[in-house]
Amino acid sequence: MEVNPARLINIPTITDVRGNLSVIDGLDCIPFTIKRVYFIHNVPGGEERGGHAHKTMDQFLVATSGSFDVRINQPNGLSYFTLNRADQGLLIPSGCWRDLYNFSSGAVCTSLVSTHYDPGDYIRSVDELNAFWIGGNN
Ligand code: T46
Repeated sequence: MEVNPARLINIPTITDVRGNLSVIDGLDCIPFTIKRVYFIHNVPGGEERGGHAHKTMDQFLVATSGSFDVRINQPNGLSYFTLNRADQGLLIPSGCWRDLYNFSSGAVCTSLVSTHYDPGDYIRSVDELNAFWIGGNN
């Protein structure tokens, strides 16, 4: 199955003497309708999050405070990203495995996603991921 590559997207930002305002409005910035928002915060030093892929869920991650790293495993190999600014995010399409690590003190990962929470949407093993890449949504 075709898996679209993860990529960084700049969030439109309005700047004046009072600071910056970054806005995600409809489909102007990210290519899916947002159905759920969650935040990962207070991550203890050395802890990792993620460690899975999703069958259908598309995701947009923003470091709204602090920084963290993301490793993406997709059919064309591994990609590495550092998220450390509130005016840029990482689009992670369905079928991409993500590992989040190296969280700074005070980091907040804001996650905008295309589906409601569904434990059945998770791919939790590399074998399952490879089968998904070959066979699609099984
Ligand atoms: C992802 C990474 C970046 C809920 O009840 N509702 C929710 O919407 C979510 C996301 C989680 N949960 C429960 C399920 C677990 O009992 O919260 C607990 C922790 O979730 P999880 O272990 O999946 O957390 P992460 O940080 O490893 O993964 C999460 C998302 O699940 C995942 O989609 O891409 O953040």
